[in-house]
Amino acid sequence: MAKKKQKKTKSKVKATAKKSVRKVVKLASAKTGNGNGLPKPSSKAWGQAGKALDGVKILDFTHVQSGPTCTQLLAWFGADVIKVERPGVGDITRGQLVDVKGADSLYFTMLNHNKRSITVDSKHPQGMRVLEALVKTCDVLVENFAPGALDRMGLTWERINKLNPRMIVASVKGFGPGPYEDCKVYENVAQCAGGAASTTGFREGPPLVTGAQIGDSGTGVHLALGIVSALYQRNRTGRGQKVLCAMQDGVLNLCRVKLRDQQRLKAGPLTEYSQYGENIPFGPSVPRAGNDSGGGQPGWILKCKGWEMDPDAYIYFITQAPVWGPICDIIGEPTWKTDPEYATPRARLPKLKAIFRRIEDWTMTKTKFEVMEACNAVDIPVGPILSMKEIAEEPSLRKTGTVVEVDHPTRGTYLTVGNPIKLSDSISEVKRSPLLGEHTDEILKDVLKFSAKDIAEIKTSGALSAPKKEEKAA
Ligand code: CAO
Repeated sequence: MAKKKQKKTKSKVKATAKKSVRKVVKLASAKTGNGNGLPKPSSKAWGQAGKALDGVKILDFTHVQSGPTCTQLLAWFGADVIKVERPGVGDITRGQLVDVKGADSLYFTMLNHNKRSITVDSKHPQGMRVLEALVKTCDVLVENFAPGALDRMGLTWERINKLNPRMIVASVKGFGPGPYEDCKVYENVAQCAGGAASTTGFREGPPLVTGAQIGDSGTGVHLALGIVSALYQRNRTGRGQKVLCAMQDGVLNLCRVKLRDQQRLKAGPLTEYSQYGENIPFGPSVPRAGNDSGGGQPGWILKCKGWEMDPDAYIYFITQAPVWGPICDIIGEPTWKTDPEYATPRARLPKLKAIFRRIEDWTMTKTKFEVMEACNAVDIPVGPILSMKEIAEEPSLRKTGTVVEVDHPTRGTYLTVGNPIKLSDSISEVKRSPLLGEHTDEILKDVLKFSAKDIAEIKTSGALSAPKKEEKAA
């Protein structure tokens, strides 16, 4: 009897489960199309279904380069980026390296596209009223002040989290927690502390910093990924979190292959470094490797036709093992293909300098573009050393929107780097950077929904404008 009852209950449970599964599937197929919780695929044309980050509001408290790089990327993906600036002054880069008198510098314009600007004195009580309203309205606060500055303003994590538990607070700092956490940091400090400088340059020379802004812009890119990840997680958890990207960490992440080599040293010399072929012993740390190739394929920078006059008439040439045959043919040394002294990568290692000299005899007879053409035709990897002038004029980069001409009301047209990350359904248009405080009124009214009376009160308090000269002196 008991068994019969059990059986009946079991089949009842099974039936209900089946029914509810059917229900879920039915619901899913009606609303989402495929049962995975996603909406039905849009029927709009590619690029016409809005932008990736539409609806995301960013309280952009960034300045100089690292933070603005991050928020500019988010703006290109469609986020509404509201840049908060100090009244009368703004982001310090507006006035740095000025090339057109009275206009925002290229430093500023090239890092702050697609944003809106509001001026607010964060140290004024009415200014804090505006900031608190922004915290309550926005999804993400991004900042790269010196350590402790945000806390000193009164915007501690605890306060922000209380005002808006969904807010993500993203910060760039020079160093993570540890002995240097309170230090102010600029680009080259990060390059040095993150391992880039000690591994860049020639063995016999001092450490070198690179022209690529891996400390500032590199960390900004890292932070942007942290922010979109936190936004994605918030869809599940409903709450914000802190996102921290230390510039030292960002640079080290980009130098990861050098930490790889540091550990390989225990197993013996680094055979792909030309110092090995030159019989120079390795020390305890990864040495500077000049222009050696980062991967396992030996490479070097070689002169091309015109190098005597043109500082950029050079090409990067990689002696990739699988195309050793075509390399020998192209430079006119066909016997090297079978000569045991040259035929294998191992045999070539001790003679790399001489081999590159011989290849250079050939590259010097051609322009870098002719070398490109000849080598790529037979799959030999080479890279022309392109000057910034050549890059600025390169038609293919203009065509893809990687180099863009932008119009600006006070400086006229200028060139900038557009969004290097291309999404096929979220097309980036590059819009000029905002003038200082250009959108103050519309943000107070349309975003924060302050009444005309409140706006007048905040404005007359002086929280949104620069102090008058006499007041400043007083
Ligand atoms: N209203 C009023 N005050 C404002 C304000 C506003 N809207 N916006 C900023 N401020 C104030 C801050 O409150 C802070 O004041 P206190 O020091 O009195 O608290 C000050 O301006 C910001 O100072 P800062 O120390 O961040 O700026 P700095 O020029 O002295 O230092 C930098 C610049 C970049 C070294 C430092 O911000 C830093 O180390 N940032 C983190 C690392 C980083 O991003 N570096 C890369 C910079 S790009 O090369």
